[in-house]
Amino acid sequence: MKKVLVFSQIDADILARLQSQYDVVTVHPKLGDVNQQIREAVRDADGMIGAGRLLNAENLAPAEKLKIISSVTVGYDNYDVDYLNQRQIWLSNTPHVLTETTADLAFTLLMSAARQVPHLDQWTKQGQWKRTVGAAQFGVDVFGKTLGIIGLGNIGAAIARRGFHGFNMNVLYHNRREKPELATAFNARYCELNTLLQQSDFVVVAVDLNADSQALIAAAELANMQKHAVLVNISRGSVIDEQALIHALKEKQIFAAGLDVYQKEPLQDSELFQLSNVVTLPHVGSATEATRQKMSELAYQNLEVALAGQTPRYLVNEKFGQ
Ligand code: 8YV
Repeated sequence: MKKVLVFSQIDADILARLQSQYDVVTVHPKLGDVNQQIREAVRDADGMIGAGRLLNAENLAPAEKLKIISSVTVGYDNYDVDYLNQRQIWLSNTPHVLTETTADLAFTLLMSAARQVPHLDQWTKQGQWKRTVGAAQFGVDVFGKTLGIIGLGNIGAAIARRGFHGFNMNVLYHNRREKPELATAFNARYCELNTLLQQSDFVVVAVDLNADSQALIAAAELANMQKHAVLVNISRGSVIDEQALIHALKEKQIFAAGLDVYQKEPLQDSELFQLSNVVTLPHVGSATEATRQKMSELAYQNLEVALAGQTPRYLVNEKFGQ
């Protein structure tokens, strides 16, 4: 029987299916150091499945016959792909099924930050609504404004579609390569990063985290944004220099931010908690029941196909062994 190492909490039905087919080992923080548990269990594992854990030479070195790591995510910045290539270990992910859900959340953050929704909710519940609201409770308009999207992949395009069709927005984008096919669909205009930052009322970060996008938005970039602008991040925390953002929000260099991701997750004891002009969510971009089920199903299929000796559908790394 093949052995599967489950390296995070996964969907209960998928776990049950795995247990009926394979020898399944799960790791758990309650049992001590998780990396140590991975190092021990990975030695004779054929496959791994899970999310949210850094996997690299440090914990994978003991693997003797590992064929695949099936990630229940679309992003794969948690994995050392060069090392996996070198070891000829496949890495699969779960694209497409989370695109619309994540784009919905980007817009949720955009609207919430634009109109101070969480802050005003608290303010109202605390009984601070004693007279007609004034400038401190005002927000900024969304309809017809300029939306700048950094990273026009599947999710970036789904955000652009919402902005263009739903809110009559003027769409700008910055991307590694220009995408003329989208330029037509959403009337989107390609811009250099600084032009996008200078001209956008709303900036949404939807780029993958890689060496090029690490700290892409730092103090200089934030200083290029408009005073009434809103910054939204649904990609990875490290794309933004968090300290620089905290400074910009404190100094009201920009109007507000809506964040789903952080340099260090889970976010604890952050200065962001003291600021009323930031909306903080706990990395829930793809977190609807239906979408998480689809992601789990896809990850299960990727794993099963690989363990049956075929190439999984959504492979991140090289197609070695074919
Ligand atoms: C994951 C994500 O679902 O897929 C990704 O890349 O960022 C999230 O949507 C989440 O990290 C799963 O644990």
